[in-house]
Amino acid sequence: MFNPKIETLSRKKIEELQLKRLRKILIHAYENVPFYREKFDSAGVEPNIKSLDDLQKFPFTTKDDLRKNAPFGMLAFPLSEYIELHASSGTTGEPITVCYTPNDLEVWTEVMARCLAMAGLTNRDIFQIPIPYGTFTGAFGFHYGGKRIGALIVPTGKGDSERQIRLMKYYGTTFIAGIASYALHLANVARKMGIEPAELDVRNGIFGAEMFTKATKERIMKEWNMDVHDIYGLTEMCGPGVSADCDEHDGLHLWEDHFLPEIIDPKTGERLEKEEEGELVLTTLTKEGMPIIRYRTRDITFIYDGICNCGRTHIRHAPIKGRSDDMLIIKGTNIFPSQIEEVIMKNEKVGNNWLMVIEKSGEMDMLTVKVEGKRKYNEEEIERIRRELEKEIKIVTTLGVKVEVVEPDSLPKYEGKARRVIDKRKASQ
Ligand code: DLL
Repeated sequence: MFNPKIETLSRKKIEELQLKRLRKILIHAYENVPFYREKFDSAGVEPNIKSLDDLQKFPFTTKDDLRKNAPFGMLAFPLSEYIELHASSGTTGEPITVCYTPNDLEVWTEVMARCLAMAGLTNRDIFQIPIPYGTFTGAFGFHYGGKRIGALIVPTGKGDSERQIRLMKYYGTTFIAGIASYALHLANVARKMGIEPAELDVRNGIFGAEMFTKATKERIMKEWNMDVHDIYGLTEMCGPGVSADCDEHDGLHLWEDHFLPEIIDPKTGERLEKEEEGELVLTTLTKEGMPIIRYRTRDITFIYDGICNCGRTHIRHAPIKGRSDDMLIIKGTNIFPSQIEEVIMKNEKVGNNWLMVIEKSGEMDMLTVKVEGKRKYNEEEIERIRRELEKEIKIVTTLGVKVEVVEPDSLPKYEGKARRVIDKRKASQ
């Protein structure tokens, strides 16, 4: 463990620390961020709370609130106090800007070091970071955490997949980080270069930033012959580093001394119990530069009941199922792209890239799932794979869908977050 004392704190001690920090951050937000002063006043809530449960009386902060106050309206201090700026990748609209004080960077470094150590990174590792170093938080988060652990960082940065593979081989990279779909893409590129990814020295990887199902995880493990950890985070909190899974691979530990999680019903805003699935709401407990109270992440998950065998006491949440705004309604059925991904990635004959296209055919919604074959198949083989996938997708989603098996390497590729859904319905209305 990177910080055993904190990572194994008793429940009672965690809650005492949370209450102390929550009270402080609410008062700080009220006194220094005009947005929160107005918001708390109009909701009639006092920042000087008595118990953790009092947080439920506070209003939510939404992405829209952050956008309306962009780029610097949510900051608690004058700009001269900040030393770094990042912005969200803009998955669902205008990017959101965040600024870090030296203390905020310290907290980010600490939580990232905990996640990376939990995933097995040590000072003996050669740690390659194939993520763009820019306003996206990914690369810098892994860089700061890796540096704190003392690993030898190879900051290869953006794209150029062949170069990434060449450098992995040249330096003997043992650990990689990034986006899950990019790890699969790199495996394809390596093979095209005549290099079996499993024969490289890479033995461990930590991925996140997008939907990341168990089947994808298993596929990366197999193709690279490495262990794979899931890391979650969002720009609004710090970037990657809010939570990650330990070697038990059973849920992601969320660092409760820095982030306070709640799960709510996305429709009513009511708080849900442990094990009940809903939207994750996060409050920053130590972020001085840009405190965020009850942030609606739109990410769907649930909090586990019970403790983990690894000895860490910080709560675990289930891998993110998707964003509430990713949920598609097709022929009246609610589906998450992750359900489709799970089926596709389990099928050995299918390659690493896929796409969903939704169209209107007359009055009916039509979902076509395009998958790349693992290799070039003849018509008979294509037909068999197609039927197999259509049947399995129907079992999981209850939807009749059309599957198209296309040639390897023919679907669009992404170096950042993959775009898996093209919804043409709005355009055709
Ligand atoms: O994606 C931060 C990050 C970088 C996390 C690298 C992990 C690794 P944003 O661009 O602000 O920040 O996007 C945040 O990405 O609300 C989720 O919807 C999604 N997301 C992040 N991690 C995961 C994950 C970064 N492990 C948004 N599984 C979040 C599923 C994830 N979705």
